[in-house]
Amino acid sequence: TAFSNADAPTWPAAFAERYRAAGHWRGETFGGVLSERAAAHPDRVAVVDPAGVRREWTYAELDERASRLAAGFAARGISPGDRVVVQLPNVAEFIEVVFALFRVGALPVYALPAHRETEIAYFCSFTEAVAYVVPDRHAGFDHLALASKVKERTPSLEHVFVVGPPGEHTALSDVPCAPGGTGHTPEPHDLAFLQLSGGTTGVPKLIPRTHDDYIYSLRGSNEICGVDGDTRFLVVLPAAHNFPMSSPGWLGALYAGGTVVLCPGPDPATAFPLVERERVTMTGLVPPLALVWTEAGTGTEHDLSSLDLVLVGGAKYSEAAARRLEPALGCRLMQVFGMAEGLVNYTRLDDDHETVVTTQGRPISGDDEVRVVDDADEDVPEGGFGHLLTRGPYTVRGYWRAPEHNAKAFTEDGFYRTGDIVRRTSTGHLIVEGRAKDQINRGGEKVAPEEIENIVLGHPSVHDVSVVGVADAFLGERTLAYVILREGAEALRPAAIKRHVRERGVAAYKIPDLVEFVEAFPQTGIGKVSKKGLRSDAVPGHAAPA
Ligand code: J2J
Repeated sequence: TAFSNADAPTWPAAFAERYRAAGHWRGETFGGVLSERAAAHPDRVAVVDPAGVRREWTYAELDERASRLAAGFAARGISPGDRVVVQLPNVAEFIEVVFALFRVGALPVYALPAHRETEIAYFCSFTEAVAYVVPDRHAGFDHLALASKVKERTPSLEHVFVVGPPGEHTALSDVPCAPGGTGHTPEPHDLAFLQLSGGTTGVPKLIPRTHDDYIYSLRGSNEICGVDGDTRFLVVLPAAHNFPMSSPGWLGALYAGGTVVLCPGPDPATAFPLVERERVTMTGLVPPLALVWTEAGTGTEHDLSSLDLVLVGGAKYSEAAARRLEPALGCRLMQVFGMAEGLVNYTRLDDDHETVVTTQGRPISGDDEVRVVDDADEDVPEGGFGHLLTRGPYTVRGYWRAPEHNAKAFTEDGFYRTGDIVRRTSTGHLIVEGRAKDQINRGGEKVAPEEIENIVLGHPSVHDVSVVGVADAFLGERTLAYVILREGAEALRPAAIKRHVRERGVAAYKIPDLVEFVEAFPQTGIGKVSKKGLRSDAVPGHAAPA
């Protein structure tokens, strides 16, 4: 059955055959993998959730829970191909829920805990989601109230499942029932879930990943990172992000029969005691967090000696910072440059130290096709800068239900236009030099300027706005909104613009860090706002006027 694949372009048959023949796509599914692991080593610990009263689930328990929940979802009418928006923090139920959905053949849509009404309502309505899974509260935010609002706005949404006291909704703990099967077995080439793109447009695009392609990326990542049954992987970043999910991430650790330890917060005060107590061996961090961990690691009272490997990626990691991590944390460093659309590059455990601190790694697979091209899509000479295009066994061929955008974001022969400017070394390692896409990388969190501009434009005093990134020593970049007020409008404070964005209900990391009121934007020859011009105005250390 390919019913669930009809909403997005997939690999042409010749490529699919090639990837199968090469042994990349092995016909596994997530549900099947969990059953196999549970049969092979039922008593090994799969998941540790240390928040509050420490819980641990063995592989047999996780398998049993996922089966019962899958049966419960099916009994409530959740069907193969249905979309379910999952917005959970780093709790064990996150893993239980997604494996249950994998077994049903329903597609988790991975929202982030930081998302608010604007994003969630969009995900639910665009995907015609039938269910939405939330915590009751998280980080001081009332998710029950948000769920009620979203449910009212979204005709397709039949269920809200809550981890915790459910209010007017349904407790997740009331859903499971005797595992009578779901009456359906997903195929390896079916879609498994929809991952969020970093986005360059007014609304985030959804990335359709299949069991076959994603599991291949896990297997490749595990091999490169040395993940095995003894690995204890700490999920520090939000579990829904592609990086902590798959590079090698919690799914990689489970694929290998290792243990996933869920970290309730990313700060060293939370994470270091857990590393010590749970004997964590591996984790993944974005560069600003890696900086914080490096600072805190020097002279820490906590025993971090179990920590063997720290992956850093999601945004450019400076060479100077990279040089300091290993001595401070007493572990090895691996840089990772990946994307939810597919391609993931890692430095290798046997790379020399200079390569590890100065490059962002090389692709997982020999079948990852990487091109570095100029503005006319012509290959640049070896070692030159250019746009990174890629195609391969785990890089999607298009976004979900986005044919017009796909025509721009992919070449005719199926290469994904990453929007990244890279240089390739003689060893095939990539160095990320910059970006051509209209996206701001705020310490690994991606912000699409257009999305924020649309919201700021909704302010009655605003005539026009342009959101750009400005250099920031800690985050790499922060966001700055240049605002032109309507003629005759009363002067505003920057805080008024920020409040307007916050009140529209978006993730806090998208609220402009800086707001500056200007008379006009720099213009290009064709009269369109020049983001480049604005960026070059925005010098390092630039501060917004009071
Ligand atoms: C510079 N830019 C980087 C790096 C990502 C593993 C790791 C990261 C992601 C991720 C991921 C970078 N140096 N080391 O999914 O599996 C920027 C690039 C890229 C975009 C993708 C994974 N690592 N980037 O960050 O989908 O611009 O995935 O195109 O969130 O992040 O963002 P995202």
